[in-house]
Amino acid sequence: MVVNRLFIMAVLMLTVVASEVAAHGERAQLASMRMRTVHWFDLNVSPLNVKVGDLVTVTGKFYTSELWPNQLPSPEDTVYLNIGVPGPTFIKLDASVNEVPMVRSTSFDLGKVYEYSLVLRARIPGRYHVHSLLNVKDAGSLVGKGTWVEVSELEGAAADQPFVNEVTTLTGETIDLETYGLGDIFFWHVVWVIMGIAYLVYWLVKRELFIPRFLRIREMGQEQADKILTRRDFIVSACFFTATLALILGSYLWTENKYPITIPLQTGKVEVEGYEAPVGDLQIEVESARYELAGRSLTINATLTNKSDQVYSVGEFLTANIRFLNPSVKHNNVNPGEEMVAAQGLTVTNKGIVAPGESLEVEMVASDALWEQYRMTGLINDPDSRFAGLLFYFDQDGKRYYQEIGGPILPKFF
Ligand SMILES: [Cu+2]
Repeated sequence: MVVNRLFIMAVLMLTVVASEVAAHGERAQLASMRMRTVHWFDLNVSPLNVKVGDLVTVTGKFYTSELWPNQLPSPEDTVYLNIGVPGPTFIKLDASVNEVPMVRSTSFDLGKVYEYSLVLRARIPGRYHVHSLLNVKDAGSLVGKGTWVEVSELEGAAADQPFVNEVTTLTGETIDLETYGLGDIFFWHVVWVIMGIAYLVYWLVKRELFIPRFLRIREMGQEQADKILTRRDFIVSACFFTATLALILGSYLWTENKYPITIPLQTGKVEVEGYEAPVGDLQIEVESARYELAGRSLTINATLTNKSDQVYSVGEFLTANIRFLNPSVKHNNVNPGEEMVAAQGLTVTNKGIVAPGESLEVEMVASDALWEQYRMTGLINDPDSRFAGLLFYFDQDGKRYYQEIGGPILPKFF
């Protein structure tokens, strides 16, 4: 009974812990890191409701920040575009960046725009928070925001069929990756587990594991230590040693014989050119920025100089995956299922409108409870207090422009 109760408690505790970690890094990462590394935008995940075996497409863009923190390894070295989902719940079928197939790692220049697309196949029923992510060498994964995707079970006879993931190899053989080589994996695991247990059993039967032997050696004195190894111990250990080497060699030959044609895992890099951001003729000079802890807002003072013959209106400020939208601009687009959008989050002097030829001093306030929810308050603990984000603006025809802004930021406590 007691054991039973303990077991139930353990399971309950694990459940609590599991729900706590349901945020997949979107909040856990340093606020400064989320603000100044990758600006993900135009995220679109569709469809949001699928059945096992169906395809889900994730598309979007990202801008690699020119204010990338010095202490953090940059994507100019090695980076891999991936998908962040809890466990093997999807199969990644295809990936591309700026229309270049992205099977392998690549590198990205800073201050460029990359348009990506990922095709997934739903594998296990459930409700998952699907994130795009970049694995940056030595820096870890930088996650974009998540979108909930519901994967439901197949119905009827199809529900009883096992999930199949077939591919045709270069030798023309069709294999199911769900089960391919599984028997061999089990077999070799069992062989090595048996070897390990057998070795332990020998010493257990002799009642001589580490601590008793250690105590005996301490009693006898270090120089007598060799004496505790009997002739039998020596022979048994030698047999295990020989058997281990023989098994390694044997398994190698056996694998060579069973799978004669193999190619090594490919580690080469793919090269891809970044696009230039569509910067309009709007000159943005950030004068100062402050973060108000109590107001959960970021205030940017800047001078906007419109050098075009079009009227520009500031529509959005994006930082740390949070979109602050100016509600008086109609061109902002929000995709179905998109999270972290503060629809009324951005207020700008003169409603963000800058006339042609005008030089306007503006105050842009990005404010929303999302600051708190996504733990952006951690900004005050940052030893290098700087911010960065993308500022989106539109001309009269609704054409979108954007550029990165950033600079030092001061916290304001009251
Ligand atoms: Cu998530």
